[in-house]
Amino acid sequence: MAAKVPVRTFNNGKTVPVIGLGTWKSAPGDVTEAVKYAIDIGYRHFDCAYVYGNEKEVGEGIAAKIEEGIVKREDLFITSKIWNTFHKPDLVRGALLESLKNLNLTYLDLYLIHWPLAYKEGDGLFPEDEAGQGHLSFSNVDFVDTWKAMEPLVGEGLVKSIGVSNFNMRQISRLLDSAVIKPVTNQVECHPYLNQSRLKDYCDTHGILITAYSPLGSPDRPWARCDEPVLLEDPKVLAIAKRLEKTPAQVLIRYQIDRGNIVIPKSVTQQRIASNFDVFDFKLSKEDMKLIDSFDRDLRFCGMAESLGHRHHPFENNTF
Ligand code: NAP
Ligand code: SBI
Repeated sequence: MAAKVPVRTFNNGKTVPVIGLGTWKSAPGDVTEAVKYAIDIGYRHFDCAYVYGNEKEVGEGIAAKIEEGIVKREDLFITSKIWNTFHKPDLVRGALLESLKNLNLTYLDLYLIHWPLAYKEGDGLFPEDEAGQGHLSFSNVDFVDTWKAMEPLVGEGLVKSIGVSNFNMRQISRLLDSAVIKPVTNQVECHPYLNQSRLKDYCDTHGILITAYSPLGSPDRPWARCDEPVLLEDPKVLAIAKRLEKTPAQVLIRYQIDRGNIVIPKSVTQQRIASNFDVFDFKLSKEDMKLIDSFDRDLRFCGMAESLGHRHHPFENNTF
């Protein structure tokens, strides 16, 4: 039997496994097997989103392992996210039902607002404006109103918890001013080159856990340039890994767990899925944590540059 994965507790008392499998860019033809293998070796947490276009295939992997009797639904923690084109309050419930249908589930453990910024409703996932120059068409919907439409989904039993993603401190503060239900997590890019220490302190103060996305530096992001640093090849990370006899990915994953963050590395490669999960037999020392903290260089791999100019863009004007 697979060992039990440690959990953290949200501000609503529910628990979340500290490590989950990311699924962005996981090809539909690969992800079912990846999910099945991950469940076999002990993963219980899966990070999904409508925009990834593979929820159906993730759901097939989950269904296969429930059918086989390896896990029960209640043993799993499944997250999805509402995409930017569904922020209008009267679209929110339908967007969730669509993800539930794709995933073949009756409830989600966590539903997140994927980004604080809304796009024009109804014209595909990345709608272009009239000029047709490839510029995105924005919507004026305020994320505070989207949140108001998310809250009743908890009472209905369709989602156990709700949270946000890619929110800066100012945006969280605005949400908290009117929220009846507090977000349980803010899922943000987080790794040694962008360690989010200020945002983390702010979230800690408000009982909101950080979920660290792109913890390995997202080397397969479609816009990667060869002149950008590769976190998994950083000589300072490699040196720590060598000294501890761990892989660089294990060091980067453990860095998040030892800071109290949830972490969701993506892989469709069996050997990596396994080694990324094999991080519970060591802990980074205070000295190594401080050393890795010092690698911060304010380098963001998922900056959402195509949405710059949006009034709710989270990373403009040096906001954290
Ligand atoms: P990541 O997890 O940092 O990196 C994934 C890449 O690293 C893949 O190319 C993977 O390759 C490779 N990899 C995995 N384990 C490895 C290992 N042990 N050694 C070497 N290479 C390894 O990047 P990410 O996908 O951007 O982030 C993780 C997850 O966070 C996403 O999948 C998604 O679920 C979530 N996310 C959320 C947001 C958001 O806006 N909320 C944004 C970005 C990401 P293979 O798959 O080929 O093995
Ligand atoms: C997509 F499916 C398409 C683009 C894109 O850019 C930003 C990063 C992101 C996202 O919004 N969430 C992710 O996991 N990746 C993404 C996803």
